[in-house]
Amino acid sequence: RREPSQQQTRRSAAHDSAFLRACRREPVPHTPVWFMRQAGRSLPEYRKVREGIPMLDSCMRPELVTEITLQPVRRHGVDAAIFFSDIVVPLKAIGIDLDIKPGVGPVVAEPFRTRADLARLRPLTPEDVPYVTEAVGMLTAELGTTPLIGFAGAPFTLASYLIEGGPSRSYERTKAMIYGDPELWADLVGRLAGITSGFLKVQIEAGASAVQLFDSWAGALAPADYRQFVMPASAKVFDAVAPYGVPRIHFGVGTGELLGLMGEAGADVVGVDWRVPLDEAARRVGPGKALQGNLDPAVLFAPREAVEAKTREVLDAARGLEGHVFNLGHGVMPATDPGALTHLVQYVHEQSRR
Ligand code: 1CP
Repeated sequence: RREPSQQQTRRSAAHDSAFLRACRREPVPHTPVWFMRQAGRSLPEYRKVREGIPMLDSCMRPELVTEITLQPVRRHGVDAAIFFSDIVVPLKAIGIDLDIKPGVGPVVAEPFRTRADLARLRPLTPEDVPYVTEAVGMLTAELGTTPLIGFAGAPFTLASYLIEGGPSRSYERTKAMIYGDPELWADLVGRLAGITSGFLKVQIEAGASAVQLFDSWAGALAPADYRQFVMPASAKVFDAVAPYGVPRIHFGVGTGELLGLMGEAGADVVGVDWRVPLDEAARRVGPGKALQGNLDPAVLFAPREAVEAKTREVLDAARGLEGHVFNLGHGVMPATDPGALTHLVQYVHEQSRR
């Protein structure tokens, strides 16, 4: 085997967890639950430990990363932890001048515009992110049988931040490059695929049990353009981590028309937002893949009975699936009552117990 035995041992502690079983489409004692952005501003204990520490700095402190990653596991009893980091951390680690601005998101000092900018993207090595290896090691030791999900941003979504210089609604500069200079675009997402693969490998080698590739903004593209300009780079990432044999999850927002292609790119589990019911999503994705989702995160602001009714709708739509991991259709909103999340975990477990 290519990896040290300690990581292998830690990963196997989680092997029979409901989460990993559902990802592998095996029978489960209950439907596993975790939430995108489960660590974060919805938790007072998160706000407390983050006080005065900029977002990117916090991602580089292994003890803090470990504490923040464990907080939602302790509080909610979710079935998986997700590594606390951000999709732009590997870009920062190879020297791109960027910051995460509170209330805004990632902001890139000098946006990518020309072929000359490609030289700013060198491959990522484990030495670039020693704090990730350290934090994943500490986490898997603490988590025991609870699996740790590693993650990275997909080439399209990362490219959109690099080209637009920050969050965008319409991706006009990104699309201008895709359609205006397809060769430059292909080279850009090719390099990003290498960086993303490197970042996922670091997390898996350190002990992560599954990985999620976030192509959050891929829903901005029509299927034909997704297939031509995005899918090859994402497929390269999935192929690069395939030898490890850990489940690979693929998620984006507003990707109803892309679900089949996102599975085809090489995912074992396809994440679905709330716009497509899971039974319909399963038809679009086809056999041989598990699904993850898909309660609208805004539903958590409704009274408990309404949350329960909407949760039963999700579970009912998932009844015939080969594998189902319960999640929200996108990240937990910062103003969400943490009590509503704890109750949701209990409710899904109780309603799905076999
Ligand atoms: O100071 C803060 O608390 C800033 C808020 C914050 C947090 C908590 C940001 C800025 N990133 C994070 C952590 C983070 N980012 C996690 C933590 C693990 C968990 O889920 O518990 C994860 C998985 C991410 C991944 C991420 N970052 C994505 C993909 C997921 C998604 O939401 O679609 C994206 C698109 C980003 C970029 C980003 N980073 C931060 C923000 C506010 C954004 C989005 C900006 C935008 O709208 O474009």
